Amino acid sequence: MSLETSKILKNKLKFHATELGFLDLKIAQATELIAESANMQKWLDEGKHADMQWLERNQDKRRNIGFVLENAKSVIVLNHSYFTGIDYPQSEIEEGKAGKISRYAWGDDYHDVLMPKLKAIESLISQDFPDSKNLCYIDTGPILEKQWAVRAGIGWQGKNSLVLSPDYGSYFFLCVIISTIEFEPDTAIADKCGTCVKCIKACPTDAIIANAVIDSRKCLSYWTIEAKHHIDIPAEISEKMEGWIFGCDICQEVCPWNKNKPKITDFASFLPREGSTVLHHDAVAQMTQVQFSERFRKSPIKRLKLPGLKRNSKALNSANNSK
Ligand code: B12
Ligand code: SF4
Ligand code: SF4
Repeated sequence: MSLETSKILKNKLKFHATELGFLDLKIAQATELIAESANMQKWLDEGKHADMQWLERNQDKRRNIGFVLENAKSVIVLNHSYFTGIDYPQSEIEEGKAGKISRYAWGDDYHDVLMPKLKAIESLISQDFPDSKNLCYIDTGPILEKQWAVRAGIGWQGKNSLVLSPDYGSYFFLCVIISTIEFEPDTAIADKCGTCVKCIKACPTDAIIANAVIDSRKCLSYWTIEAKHHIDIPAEISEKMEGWIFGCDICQEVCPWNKNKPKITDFASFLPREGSTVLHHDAVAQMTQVQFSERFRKSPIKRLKLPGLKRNSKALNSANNSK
């Protein structure tokens, strides 16, 4: 394919991505992630993935995306905002009546709602180039999504380990299309954290142990989302939950790039269900399986399961009561 043809297609993809509500669409060359995967291996060897054993598998695919899609030439990265501009009811949290749900989980599961949009972009490539092969991922495979986003120029990896855009902050999801089409790559942008260490200082459990390195064993997001429900949250973590019942946004809330920058989405799927950004401990304590299944159908919270939600609520409540 000529450079001119690939430029036309890239512009077409960018145009449609904006129409579909994505913030950006940028492209990286599908070369090996040598340093990045070596760093991840070190992270795994040191046990910083806690109990997420699935991260140990398919390291060859994370390093060489050609093992995911043979003849991969480009990695197309898109980001979609989940920031709605709505805030938490502070008094209910301070009184210890309710726990905060992190912003990404207020509405529908992003895997479900963004995949059709991503597939729509993918189909534009297949229409113009029927012989091309393209694969879509949204946290659905062994893809180092943040590292591809950095390579493509969506943003830089902040000290909180998340990808930050100079235009949109960090409250966005990452989506990836791997393609056998060779596009002109975009350029990576410089790290703009500078001397700021606000996220490191604000993390209540000191989970950010070095620049962009999270120790999941200390991270509230790990404990309240990923830790299996039969494992109790250790006291040294639960006493520092700072009101979070599902996920944690502290290292994003304090980030200066999120103060004025986040692009507000009006995408109805990401608005808080039942208008609620918190869960009341009383309601969680009494919640039946039927109520849980109904309330969290197609929500990211469904994955935690009812016993996990009750475990989080109890841990948060006991921490509140011991204050
Ligand atoms: C596993 C995982 C988690 C784990 C582990 C977190 C982590 N930082 O990896 C837990 C459950 C804790 C988690 C939490 C969250 N997550 Co998460 N998570 C993922 C997932 C599935 C894989 C990430 C991964 O591969 N981690 C492996 C580690 C090693 O990679 P890394 O963090 O980039 O680490 C690099 C550095 O640590 C460095 N490194 C390590 N040691 C050393 C040493 C030296 C010397 C050097 C230089 C570097 C270095 O190397 C690593 C690789 O280059 C991705 C989706 C995906 N497939 O990519 C989503 C993803 C990263 N999560 C996401 C989100 C939104 C969150 C939360 C905000 C949710 C919430 N509100 O609670 C929190 C944020 C916590 C945080 N500050 O990171 C988004 C981030 C979007 C963005 N803007 O960047 C993603 C991309 C999902 C998506 N598709 O949108 N997550
Ligand atoms: S998500 Fe919360 S606990 Fe995890 S690193 Fe960020 S501030 Fe710390
Ligand atoms: S709070 Fe500061 S150091 Fe942390 S990610 Fe934001 S700009 Fe970087």
